[in-house]
Amino acid sequence: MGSIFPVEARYVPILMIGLENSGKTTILHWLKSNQAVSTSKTVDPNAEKISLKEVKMSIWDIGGPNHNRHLWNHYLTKSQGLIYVIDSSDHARLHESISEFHDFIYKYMLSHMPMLVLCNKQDLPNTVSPIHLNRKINLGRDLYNLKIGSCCGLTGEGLHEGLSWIYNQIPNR
Ligand code: G3D
Repeated sequence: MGSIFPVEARYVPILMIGLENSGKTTILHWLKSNQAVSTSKTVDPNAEKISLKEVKMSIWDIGGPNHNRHLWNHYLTKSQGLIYVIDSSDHARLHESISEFHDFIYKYMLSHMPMLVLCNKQDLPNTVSPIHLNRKINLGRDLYNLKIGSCCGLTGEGLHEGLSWIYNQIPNR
């Protein structure tokens, strides 16, 4: 298998996962259509180059945790950060979503990698707040470089803040 990311150092490779319907495609779509510099192009059916203000990333969306599991390790070795998207309005699947996240980071021992959890769909009523989610995820801050933020994939609210944080965690970007 060849390189999955374009060889352009300034575009930091980031892996984005989350359960189906959490809003990954919507977030990518918003990022692509609202970037300050419209130079991005699709580098793969599911990999997008994003330029949003100072943030330059290649974001790889490999679908929900049940898809392409066998490829995760390959993508991870090429990635410098992880974005995990949660549908914070879907109380029925919240436990499953957090369990998948825990399984993922324990399986691949991601203690070295910056991780951004995006509590998406904050525009909907009765959403789970990042503070509540923080308690549920409950990872030691000293062991993991983790930020839990909120966003709305439809309006883009919270996306620049979250992406800017993870971008700035990457050394030598
Ligand atoms: P996925 O790529 O993670 O599977 P999608 O998820 O991006 O396809 O989004 C699933 C559904 O959630 C879509 O609705 C999409 O419009 C909606 N969605 C995504 N982000 C938000 C958000 O922030 N707020 C709200 N209200 N809806 C959101 P449909 O109806 O097309 O299935």
